[in-house]
Amino acid sequence: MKQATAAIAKPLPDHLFRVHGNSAEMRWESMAGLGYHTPNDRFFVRNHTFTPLIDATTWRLNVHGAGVRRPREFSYDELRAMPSRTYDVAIECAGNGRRFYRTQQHDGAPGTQWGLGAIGVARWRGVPLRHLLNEVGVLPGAVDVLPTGLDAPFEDHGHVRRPLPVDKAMDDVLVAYEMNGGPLPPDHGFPVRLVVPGWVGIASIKWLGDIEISTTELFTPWNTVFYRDVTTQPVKSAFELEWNARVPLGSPRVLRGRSWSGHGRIVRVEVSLDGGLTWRQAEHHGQHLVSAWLPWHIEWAPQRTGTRLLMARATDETGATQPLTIPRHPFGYHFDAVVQHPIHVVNG
Ligand SMILES: Nc1nc2c(c(=O)[nH]1)N[C@H]1C(S)=C(S)[C@@H](COP(=O)(O)O)O[C@H]1N2
Ligand SMILES: [Mo]
Repeated sequence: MKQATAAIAKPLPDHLFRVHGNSAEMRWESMAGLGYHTPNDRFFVRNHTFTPLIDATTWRLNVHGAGVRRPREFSYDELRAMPSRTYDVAIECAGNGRRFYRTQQHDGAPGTQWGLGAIGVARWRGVPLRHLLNEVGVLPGAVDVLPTGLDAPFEDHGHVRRPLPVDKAMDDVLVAYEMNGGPLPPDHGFPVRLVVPGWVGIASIKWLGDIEISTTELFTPWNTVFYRDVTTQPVKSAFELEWNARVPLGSPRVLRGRSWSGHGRIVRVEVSLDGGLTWRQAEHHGQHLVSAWLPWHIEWAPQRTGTRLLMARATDETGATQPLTIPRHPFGYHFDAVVQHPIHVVNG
């Protein structure tokens, strides 16, 4: 394994990304006018350490543990020869929106000060984890499945790893080797990563090297300290608009955005263009997949110059709606309150 010279291997131009240490968030205005998926060149990157450069010809995935009958290794070619599935799925960091605890609620939390750009939707192709587990023969007493990354150990906590219950592992988890039609890029887990629909981003372990199946409950720093008690992603919304965008007075325009939820489909999106005094229902049509997002739009002809707060509030099929404020979270996870997006209406 080699290391990329920078923490992130792909280019991080300023119009696509805001860099936070070893990680980088997508600028939402870079999704404007694009299709359903987030192109690889602007998909956010969350690295605990550095993107490793792995040689797929010598790489092996070791699947073992007390919970399996026939432990074995899989090569890249063996995985690619197995029956594959393709899923359109969002990956979102649990800390997405952390910055708004501080800027909107004046009660900040430590950690990466993400805006709303720590999410992306890609078309992932790979082998259902269920198939791999069936190959090795999961024993009736199996409890947890522990995927481990091959990136450098994080501080003194060892390799990045977080257990999944066997039930989720056998349900809809993908061992992915393609992203948006090509091989996984190095930053997103080449040669192989997990994709865990609806769950916090940390579940989707990149640079997979090892999967242990246990007969007891497993504990790692990633389910006892970091990302403790966070599993499914809540409801959120974002405008495909620059922060502090300048919008010309009078001319009708279409405001676009996207909403998503780890619990299921979005059923309603309301937008306020006056800081929450009045709300209008946004329109949506076209693709909306469970475990991904709903693109929506609303027409607007701004009538007064000045600063305005745009707000979007979505509701999912379980009835979960974005509140206006949420209680403090010590680690700043799951900021699902309505985000106040400032714009400036100017003489055109
Ligand atoms: N091996 C490994 N897997 C990892 C991480 C990591 O640092 N190392 N980061 C996790 C976190 S916190 C998130 S949010 C997602 C981000 O995936 P992305 O970088 O492809 O957007 O990967 C997860 N998988
Ligand atoms: Mo994350």
